Amino acid sequence: MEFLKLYFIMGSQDCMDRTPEETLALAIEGGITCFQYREKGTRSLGEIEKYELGKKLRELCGKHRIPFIVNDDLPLAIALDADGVHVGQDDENAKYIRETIGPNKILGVSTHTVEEGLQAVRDGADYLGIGPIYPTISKEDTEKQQNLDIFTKFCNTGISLPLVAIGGINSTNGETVMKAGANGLAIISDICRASHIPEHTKLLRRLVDEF
Ligand code: TZP
Ligand code: MG
Repeated sequence: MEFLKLYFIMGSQDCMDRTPEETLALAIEGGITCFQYREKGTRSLGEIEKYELGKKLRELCGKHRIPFIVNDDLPLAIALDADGVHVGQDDENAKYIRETIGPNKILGVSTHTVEEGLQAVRDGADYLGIGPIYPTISKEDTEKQQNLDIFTKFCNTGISLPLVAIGGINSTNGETVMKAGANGLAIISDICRASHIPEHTKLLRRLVDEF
């Protein structure tokens, strides 16, 4: 699944001196292959503003044919006609999400152990999120850091779904993570906080395109 290679995640809480719309437009210009709308944490928007911003970001992705995935909010994903939903282990049950969105939408599940990975496969996931690989500034309730051998571990168990690495990934460590067996990189701050987002995103894109 080529579209998972450079997976940009963002919500208003991740944006500093640019609006979320600007940030996403610049990241698209730089060559992201997928976008997840993740409005989460203490500084995130309320329900109505979350929907209004989601509409704008969804439209931007649609215009540029970038898959638009909603984090942990099934009603919002349906309201925005998102291309998919991403859930964590503490969120809505993945099997229920799959049954609700049907077979043609994308379902991503965050997993931290082989057992969670196998369960996500049974639940109908299209890809697995794996992390945090490195320390992150973008999530308040992170699980313990993963070892880089987790990608091999998942493969050895017979899991053949694409594995998207997340947590502290940047242009310096990205190659190491891909070499360890990740199929794609999910990134928040290294893109949001880049001083020149299009150029930095292009650098990341060239990096993942080597694999
Ligand atoms: N899940 C595990 S780490 C993380 C999420 C959503 C945050 C990743 O953000 P960053 O800034 O790329 O470390
Ligand atoms: Mg969660």
